[in-house]
Amino acid sequence: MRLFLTALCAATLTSGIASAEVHIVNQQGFGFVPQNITVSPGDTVRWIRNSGTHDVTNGLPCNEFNDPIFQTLPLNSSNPVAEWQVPDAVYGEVPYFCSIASHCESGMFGSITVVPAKGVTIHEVEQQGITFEPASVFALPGDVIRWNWNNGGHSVTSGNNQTCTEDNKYFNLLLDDQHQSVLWVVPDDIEAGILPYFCIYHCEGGHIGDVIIAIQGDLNNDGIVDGADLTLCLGCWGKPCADISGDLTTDGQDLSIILGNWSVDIP
Ligand SMILES: [Cu+2]
Repeated sequence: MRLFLTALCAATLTSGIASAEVHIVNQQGFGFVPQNITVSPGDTVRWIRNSGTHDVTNGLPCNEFNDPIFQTLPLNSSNPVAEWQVPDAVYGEVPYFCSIASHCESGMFGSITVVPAKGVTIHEVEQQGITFEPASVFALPGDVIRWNWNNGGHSVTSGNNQTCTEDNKYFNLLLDDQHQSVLWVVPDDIEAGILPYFCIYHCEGGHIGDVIIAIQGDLNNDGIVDGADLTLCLGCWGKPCADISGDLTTDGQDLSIILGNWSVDIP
């Protein structure tokens, strides 16, 4: 009998995730202050107008991206505050500028660096030619997958990688010289199992990968929580090697996660 990850353990998974922050950027003359900020998915960037008529446009100074990650936000007397909430599927660098008159040429631009929140597990995937390395990554809800660009023009697009069809659900982002790293936070409510993805440009050529959403407690990643995982847990008792709960030691908390998901397997 196949069991699915229960709502109960999905709820326990959310407990370790850092709370979202608000980052303030002030417009001062033809400048954004601070010019460069570092944020995490789920955070909010709030631009506050001081004077004049401006906007916040996604692009490298001073050209708007063809496919911006957010639509241009006005920053003027009628809209003195602009906000953008950093989504779960986002680029590592999000440059922006003011597109009004020649403000950008006067230095009115800035950048947002998106990094995983503190304490979150990051799984790195490298684009090498038309392969993703590694082609399969194991991840838990709340973890971050980061794809790193090396050359050419690619995308990371979730969907059926046999038929090369987008799911329009989880992620669909460019991976090219203007978008050199892409982050995706594995949602808390996702079910265990295989999430296929592909590069839109080279899917037929085999540029595909999988994110395998693991089950909490499946320490050896064999798709089921069983005696082998229990043995690993007990062997690491008091040490960090089989820590699941994030407290850097293997203890009763980890044992209870294993027992709670006992014989849960990947559908
Ligand atoms: Cu590609």
